[in-house]
Amino acid sequence: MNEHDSLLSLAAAVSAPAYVRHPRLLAWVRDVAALTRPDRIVWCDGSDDEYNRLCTEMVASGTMKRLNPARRPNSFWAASDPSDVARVEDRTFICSAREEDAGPTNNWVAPDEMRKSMNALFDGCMRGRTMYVVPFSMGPLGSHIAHVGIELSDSPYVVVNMNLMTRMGRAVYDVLGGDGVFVPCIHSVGMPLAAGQADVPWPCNKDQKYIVHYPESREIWSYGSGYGGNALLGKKCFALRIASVMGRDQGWLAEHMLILDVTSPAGEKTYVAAAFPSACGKTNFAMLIPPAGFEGWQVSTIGDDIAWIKPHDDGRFYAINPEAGYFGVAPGTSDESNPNAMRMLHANVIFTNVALTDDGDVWWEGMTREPPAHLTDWQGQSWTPGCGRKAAHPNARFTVSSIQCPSLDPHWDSPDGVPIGAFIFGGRRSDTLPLVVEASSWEEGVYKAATMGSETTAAAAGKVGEVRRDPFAMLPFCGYHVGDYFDHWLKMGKAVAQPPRIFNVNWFRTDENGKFAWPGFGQNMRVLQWVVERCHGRGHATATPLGLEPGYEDLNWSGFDFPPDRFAQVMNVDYTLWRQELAAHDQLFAKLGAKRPAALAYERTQLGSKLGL
Ligand code: TSX
Ligand code: MN
Repeated sequence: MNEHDSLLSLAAAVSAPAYVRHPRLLAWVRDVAALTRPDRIVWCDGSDDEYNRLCTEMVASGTMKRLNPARRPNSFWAASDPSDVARVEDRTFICSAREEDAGPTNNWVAPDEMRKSMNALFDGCMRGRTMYVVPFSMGPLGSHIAHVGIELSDSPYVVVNMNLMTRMGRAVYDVLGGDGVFVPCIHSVGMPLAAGQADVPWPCNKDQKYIVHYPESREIWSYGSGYGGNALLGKKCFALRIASVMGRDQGWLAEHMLILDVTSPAGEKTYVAAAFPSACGKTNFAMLIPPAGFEGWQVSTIGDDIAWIKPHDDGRFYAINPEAGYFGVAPGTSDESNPNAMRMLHANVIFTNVALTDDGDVWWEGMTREPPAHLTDWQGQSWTPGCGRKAAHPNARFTVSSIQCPSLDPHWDSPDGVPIGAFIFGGRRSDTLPLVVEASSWEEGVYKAATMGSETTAAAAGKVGEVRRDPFAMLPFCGYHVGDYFDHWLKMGKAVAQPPRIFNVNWFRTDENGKFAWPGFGQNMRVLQWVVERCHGRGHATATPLGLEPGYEDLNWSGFDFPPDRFAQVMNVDYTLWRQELAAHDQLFAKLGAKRPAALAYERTQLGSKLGL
C-alpha cells in the first residue's frame, strides 16, 4: 500500500472525516478505541449544530435540563453525582521517570507501573458509550505561544464544556496538518454500560479516580470523574501541569494567573498578570469595575485563570490566555461582587450543581441578599430558606464562552499575546501581609511568591483560619519539582531585558473585631492604579523591611472616604507575627532539601536581618 492508501484505510477504520490527515493521530485513536471498546466514534467539528445536538441529547437522557428560555436563553442545568463535585488532588499523579522530578508537592507513581494500572482500568471502559474525538487549541489558533491537544472522551458533557472553554473544532486539524504536535488526552467516566443497561444522569466511577500525567511524553489519562478540572483536560491538566513542564524545557511560563488590562484616561494601557490561591476572588478581580473617582479609567479582561507567558525580542514578556471561556465558581457571584460576570451569564451558559428556581432559572448562595422562598437544590430536593442545607453546592460552576464577557479586552485573542507590565501575587491573610507591597528586586519577588499562603475558609478542607502555603498559587498545578520551578522563575527574570515589577497584595486584612478592614472589590482599583504608576516609573514608594510600600498620600482616594488610620491598619506589619511567618517559610524550604535555590536562601537571610529577626 502507498502512503495515501494506508492513510485512507486508517481513517476508514476509525470513521474519520477526510479533513483529518494525520497518520499518528489516526493510529492513536484506533489504539485507544481498541483498548476502551466504545460502541461508536464521533469526530467533533466544534460547530453550533453539534453543540445544540449534544445538548438536546443530554436533555433527553436526563444529564441536563434546559432552563426557561424567557429567563436564561439557550442555557442548561446539570447536576453531578454527589461523589463527583471537585478536583481530586489525592488522586492526581505526576508520573515522571524519576520520583525526584515530581517533587514533594505531587503524588508520584513510576510510569511503567501506572501504565499497567491504566491499561487495566481503560480496558473496555467505554463499552456501551460513544467516544468523542475533541480537537482543541490552547491559545489563539496558530499562535506561536499556543499548543494543540486532542481529548478522547466518553462524556458528551465534556464535549460541550470543551466547546465553550477552548478553541475547539475542525480548524485545529488545519493547524496540525499531517504531522503536527498535539498533547494526547484520554478521558473516561469509568462506567461502561452492559448491553441493555440503562445509563444514569451523571455517570462516573465512585470507587476509582485517577488523574494521570506523564510529563516526559506529555500525555494525560483521566479516569472515573466527569467534573471540571478532572475531565476538561485542556485546563489544569494540560494548560498548567503539562505546560509547566513544557515551559521549563522551552524557556517560558505556564501560570495560574488572570490577565487584565488597565487603561488610563490618557489611553495608556498596562497589562497585569496576577496569581491568587482559591477563594480570593480571582474572577472578580479580572472583571473589576473602577469605582467612583476613577472616571475615564477602564479595566478589561484577557483571562481569569491561566496565563502562558513567553519572553519576546523587545525585552518584555508577552502573555496569552490559553482558554476561551470561564469555568467559574457560581456561589458568591452577584451584582455586587461582579456585575460583569452577572451580565455575562444572561444566556448561553451551562450551570453545574447550582439550585433551580420554580420558574426554571438558577440561584446560588450569595446571588441575591434574600433567597427565593422556594428552590430545588442541586441534588433535586425541595429547598426553603430555613431548611439548614445549602441550595447550591459550594463548588457549583458556570461554563461560558469568553466572548460573552462585557469587559473582554480587544486583544484577548491576539496571537502575539499582550506585554506584561506587572506580576501580582495575592493571598488571603487576616494579618501579617500588608494591603500592597512592591518587591525591590526580581529575586525578592520570587521569594515572596514562593512563600505565599492563604488562610483556609469554610469552603476549603482543613481547619478554618489555618495558613496553607501555596507557592505561586501553583501547589496543585506544578507538573514538576517545585524547587526546580522556583529556579526556573529565577532564571526567567534574566530572559528579558525589562522583567515586570512584582507586587504582593492582600485584600483580606481584618480589624480588632475580626471584620474586613479593606473594602475590596472595585476599591482594589486604588491599589491597581498605584501598581500601574510604579510600572511606568511614576508613583511614590518608601523602602521598608518588606519592600517598597505606598504611603497614605501615594494612593488615589478620590471619591472615597478611607482615613489614614484605617490605611495604617491594613498596611501594618506586626514583627511578632513575622517571627512565626519566617519559621513557616523555613519549614517550607526544608521540604526542598538540595533543590532550594541559593538565591532564595539569600533572600531569606536578607529578610530576616531587615526585620531584625
Ligand atoms: O473577590 C473578592 N475580592 C476581589 C474583587 C475584585 N472578594 C470575595 C472573595 C471570595 C471569593 C472579597 N472579599 C474581596 C475582594 O477584594 N474582599 C473581600 C472581603 C470583604 C467582604 C465583604 C465586604 C468587604 C470586604 N463588605 C463590606 O465591606 C460591606
Ligand atoms: Mn484556578
